[in-house]
Amino acid sequence: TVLAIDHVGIAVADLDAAIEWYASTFGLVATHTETNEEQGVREAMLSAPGDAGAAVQLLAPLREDSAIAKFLHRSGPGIQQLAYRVADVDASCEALRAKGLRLLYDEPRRGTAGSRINFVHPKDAGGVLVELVEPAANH
Ligand code: V0V
Repeated sequence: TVLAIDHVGIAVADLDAAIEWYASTFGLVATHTETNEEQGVREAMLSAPGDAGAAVQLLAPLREDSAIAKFLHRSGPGIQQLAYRVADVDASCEALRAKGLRLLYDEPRRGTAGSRINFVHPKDAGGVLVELVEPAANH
């Protein structure tokens, strides 16, 4: 069961330039930045001041062979993923596998701020790369 829309992920070429653009254009504030070597990204979570709702996640590639670099080459900058917050990512993955959807990883991997994440293949989710996020606080 999905608890909330956690974030929308946007692929960008230059993280610092994008953080500045979102701040000066829309007034969104970066609340967290992080490098995730395994995922090949530098990322930032942005929110409207005082809003605890869904975040905008800016994703910039660390390496040419990363998922974000490939996305940028194919599609250019833009929305790359939609992330749903779940209470138990293992249970959510099992439930979706039972419905015949392909999960990208056999076991969840580490996401933002110590969360546990997995992804539904976009071809099994209406053309949308869906991320499932179990926040770290649950563990
Ligand atoms: C590829 N396709 C997409 C897509 N990426 N469709 C919608 N949204 C996307 N982001 C389409 C692509 O156009 C092809 O369609 C088809 O899927 C298969 O493409 P492919 O060339 O076989 O696959 P790749 O090599 O492009 O890989 C796609 C996947 C890859 C989704 C498998 O991006 C991946 O492993 N993603 C999961 C990891 C990730 O995204 N990490 C970065 C965020 P046609 O042409 O066949 O019709 S890290 C993160 O979010 C963190 C840390 C966090 O939130 O905590």
